[in-house]
Amino acid sequence: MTCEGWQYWGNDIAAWLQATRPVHRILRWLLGWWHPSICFLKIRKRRVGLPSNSQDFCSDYDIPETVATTCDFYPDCGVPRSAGGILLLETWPTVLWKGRPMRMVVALVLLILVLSGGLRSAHAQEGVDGGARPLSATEERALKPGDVFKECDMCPELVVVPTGSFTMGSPASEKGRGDNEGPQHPVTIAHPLAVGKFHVTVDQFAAFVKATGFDAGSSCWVWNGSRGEEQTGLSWRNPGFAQEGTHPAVCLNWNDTKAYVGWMSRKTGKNYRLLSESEFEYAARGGSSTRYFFGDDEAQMCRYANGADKTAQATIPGISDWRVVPCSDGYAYTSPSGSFTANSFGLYDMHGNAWSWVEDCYHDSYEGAPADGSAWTSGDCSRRVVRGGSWFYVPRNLRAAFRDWYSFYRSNLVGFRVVRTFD
Ligand SMILES: [Ca+2]
Repeated sequence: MTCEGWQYWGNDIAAWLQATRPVHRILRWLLGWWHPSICFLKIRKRRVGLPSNSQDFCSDYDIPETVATTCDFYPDCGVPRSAGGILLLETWPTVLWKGRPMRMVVALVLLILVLSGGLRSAHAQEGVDGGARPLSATEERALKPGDVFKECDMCPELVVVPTGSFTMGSPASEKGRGDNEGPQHPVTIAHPLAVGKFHVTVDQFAAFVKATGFDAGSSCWVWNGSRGEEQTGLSWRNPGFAQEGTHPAVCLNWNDTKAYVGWMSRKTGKNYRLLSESEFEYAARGGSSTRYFFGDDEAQMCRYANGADKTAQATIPGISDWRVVPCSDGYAYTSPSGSFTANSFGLYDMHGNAWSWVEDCYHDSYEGAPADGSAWTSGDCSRRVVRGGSWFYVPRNLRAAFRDWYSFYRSNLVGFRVVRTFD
C-alpha cells in the first residue's frame, strides 16, 4: 500500500462514514463502539489531514485519546497501517470490554429477528415468483383464443382455447370404438382455459425437481419385448430410451403430476391443474367429431402424431405382428414436443407421443358423467384416466374418444399436460 493509494482510499472511507452516519449513531448507542473507524480518522487527521467532508468525525463522537493509541502506523507514511476493517479487529476486545452488554444483547436479538424475517420473506418470495412472470389482470382480459403465453422461462407454454360445446364419446358406428366411450353426451366448456401447447417436457419437469427436490421414484413400467414389467433404475430421467429435453416427461405417476401443477400454482399465484377428461377430449378434438382431429383416415397419422408406426415396428422388439400406423413418423419412442402438425386450437401431440394423466377417476361408462367440463372425481379413484394414446399405440388407441386408466404406478408411456384457468 502506498501513501497515495491510502490517501485515495481514505477519502472513500470518509465519504462512506459521512453517508452512513445515522447508522453509526445507532450502533454506537447500542454497542458503545465506533471507535475503530474514528480512530483511523483521528490519526489520519493528525498525521496527514482529513478531507474537508470528514473533518468533524472525531469531535462528533468525542473519541477518547486512549483509543487512538491502539492504532498502528505505517512508518513510511505516518498513517494507520491498514484499513478500518483491520482496525476494527484490532480494537474489538477493547470494544467488547467497554461495550454495553445489555444493549449488545438487544442488538443481537434485533439482528436475529431481522435476518429471520428476511429469510422468511425470501422464502415466500421464491414461492410467489421464483422468476415467475404471471399475467396481470389486464393481460388476462386481453387474451383471445389462439393466444400463447407462459409465466416463467421454464413454464409450459399455454394456448388459450375457445369456450364451447361438443359431443363427448364416440358413435356406435366409429371404427375401433370401445364400449367405455359411450353414451355420447353433450359437454359445455363455458370457462376459459389455457391448455398446455405441448406435454410437460423433460426440461420443464427437471426445473421443478431442481427447485423442490421432488423425488419421482426410481422404477418404471416398460415393454421388455414381450410384455410390460416394472424395472428398477428407470425414471423420468431415464425412461428406458433416449430423450432430449423437449420430449415429454414420462415415467410419472398421477401424484407426481399433481405435485408439479401444485408447484406451478404456488410459483405463479395462478390456478394450474390437470385437465379434466372432458376438457382433454374437447381440446383434442378442436371442434372435430371425427376419429382423429385431422379426420378419420389413420393413413394420415404420420403428419399429426407419433404413434406405433413403421419406425417403431422396425425398432421395438416383439411388435412385428402389430397392425401399426401405416406410415413412418420417424420416431420409435417419444418425439420432441411439437414435431407434428397442431390441431385447430393450436395444440400439439393431442394424439400420441405420451398418454396424458387427467384429473378424473375412471368409470367404464359415461352414465352420470359431468356435462360442464368438470372432472368426475367420485367412484373408484384408485384408477385415474389417461388420454391421447402414446408412441406405443396403434391407430385404434390414438383416437380422440379412446380412453384408458392406470393406477398409481409409473410407465414410460405416460406423461401429462397442464391447464391454466382464470378463476
Ligand atoms: Ca412413432
